[in-house]
Amino acid sequence: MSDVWSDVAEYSAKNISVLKGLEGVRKRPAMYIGSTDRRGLHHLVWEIVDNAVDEHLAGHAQRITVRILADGGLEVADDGRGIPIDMHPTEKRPAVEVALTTLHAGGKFDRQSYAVSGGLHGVGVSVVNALSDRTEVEVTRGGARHAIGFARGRTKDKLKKLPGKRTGTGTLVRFWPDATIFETVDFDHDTIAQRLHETALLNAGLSLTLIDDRDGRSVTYRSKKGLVDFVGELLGDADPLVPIITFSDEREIDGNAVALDVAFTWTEGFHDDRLRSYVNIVRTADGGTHEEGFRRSLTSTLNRFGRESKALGAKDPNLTGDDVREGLVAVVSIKLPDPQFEGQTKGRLGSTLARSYAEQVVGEGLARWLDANAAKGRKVVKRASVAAKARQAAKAARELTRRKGLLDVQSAGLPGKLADCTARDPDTTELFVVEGDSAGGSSKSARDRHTQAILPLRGKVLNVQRAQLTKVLENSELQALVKALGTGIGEAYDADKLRYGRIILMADADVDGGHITTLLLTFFHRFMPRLIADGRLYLAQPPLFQLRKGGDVAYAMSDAEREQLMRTTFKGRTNVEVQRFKGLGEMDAEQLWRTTMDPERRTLLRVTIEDAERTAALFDLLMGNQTDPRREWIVERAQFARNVDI
Ligand code: 28G
Repeated sequence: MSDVWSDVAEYSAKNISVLKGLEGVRKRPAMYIGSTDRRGLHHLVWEIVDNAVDEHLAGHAQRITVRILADGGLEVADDGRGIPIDMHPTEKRPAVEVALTTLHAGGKFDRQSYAVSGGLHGVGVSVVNALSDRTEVEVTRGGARHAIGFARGRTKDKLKKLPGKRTGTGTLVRFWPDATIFETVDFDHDTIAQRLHETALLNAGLSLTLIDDRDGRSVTYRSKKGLVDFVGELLGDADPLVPIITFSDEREIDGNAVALDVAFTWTEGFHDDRLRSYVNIVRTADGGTHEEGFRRSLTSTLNRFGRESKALGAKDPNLTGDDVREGLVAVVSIKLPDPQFEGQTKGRLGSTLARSYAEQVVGEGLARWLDANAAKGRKVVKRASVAAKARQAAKAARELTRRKGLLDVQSAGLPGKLADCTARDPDTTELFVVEGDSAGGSSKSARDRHTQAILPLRGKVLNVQRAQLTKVLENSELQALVKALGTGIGEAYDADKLRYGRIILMADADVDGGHITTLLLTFFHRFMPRLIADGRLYLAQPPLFQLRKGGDVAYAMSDAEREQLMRTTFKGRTNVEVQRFKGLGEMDAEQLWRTTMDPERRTLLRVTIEDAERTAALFDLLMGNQTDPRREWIVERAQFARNVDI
């Protein structure tokens, strides 16, 4: 290394060591406690409480008391061994003073095994000291009480033995946060109470008391059954599907002392999962490897059991992680040295050891439980199976929404097969929705291209017998229709965007034509009811017969009408030429114009909501398994006619 570079290295090292002093903490508090807001203020409390919990985890403290003082201070006391007060061999100061004035490299190096050191805490009591106007520590051990005082991180009152004898041991830390550093120095009772409650549930047997001198409130949390009680509280009023399952493990992996505690059950009471996870008693709000291992083993173990016990049918697909999670209520608490945290808020555990460890312990534990509780196990598998089916249905519904979304899009272009009219004013324009290509051709020649647009729909594509309506939406013909109308569908329907004043369905007067009309009416009813309610949907009435004798031509819509014409217009005449139209395609442009499209001469039937409702119900019948109702439709069709218009 060149001299220049070694100088730089030396300079940086000095800089860092200076910044590592408590002055650095006061200069950049957010680096140590995350922020200087309410959250940061409470980090000070967690730091001290966590130290007391560590002493509990070490097997010593049984009671922790937090007292919010009336003068803005906060006090934490435990009945552990008491912070050592003997002289530090190299520092020549009592150990307790060294602990309060020396910035630790993050807590994790000077804490053995799996002491609390998650996320942003574990920075050490010295950080609290640095950010407090005043800090007082009392240590009870060796039959006496000892006190030491600090101000903004500097020792003010040297350690002294207080007069009088004391039995027992313990530590008390009292601090007054620095109001020049924090945006607020107002401790929140509920925030602290909640945290103590959670800590009690994670540490069976540990008693945590909160006393609020500001209003005299006090509360004590203590849980006998720990995680089982925790799961019980997460369940609330919901009933567990099976009694809460719990296991604990402690072992050494590659020289690391690790421990895992889990408790879980399922409920019908809610559909999400309620999984809480912790690393060294610190909540991992964003989960991480321990949760992954837990979930993975639940899924694989339940699938294996489901197959072996036949609780899963041969045709059922494997349960997915999501299926198994539904209604899951669980607490996973892992302890491991030097945990690695990830994510923006450091709320996710990244240590890979935690994944395989949790997977193994939960896999073995659950398999044992299933062996001994087969009937209950089947219940769990069945519940996940039902979840799987519901999920499949929900997926289909989502797909529908997605398709609807697709149709909602105000697509830039109009469909290619639309023969649009030149006028743009919806008061004067109409769209003929025409079945079949040949009818499309004749109607295009017949129309008044200024006001009449033609959209031919290919019958073959619309032949969706028994298809679900959701499938119908995938149909490119209907997508073209939606585009041509311009309104969007469903909730997104915008009446102001309708591009035509009238929408006229023009289909053959036969079974297939009827079928297509039924489909279209059902489509409009389901996805554009407003268009019907606004009176914009019509059925064209093409004739069934043409009667001609010499220069006289007349059209009939039905047999009855034809007979009537024979008794009136063509009375007494012989050899009247009667042509029966099998479909619109058989009519030439002139005939189509005169009979069906010319606003001066045609008859249109306006579709009412009631018509459409009836048709939609009929559609369901048609799309069902029976085939004959298709014929019934023809009978029904007569009833489409309501208000005869123009
Ligand atoms: C009341 C508020 C917060 C604490 C203890 C107890 C010991 C301790 C704390 O030792 C230094 C480093 C590793 C041993 C340990 C006492 C062993 C023997 C302790 C607390 C020395 C820290 N006797 N209780 N620190 N260790 N409570 N409560 O902070 O080698 S901190």
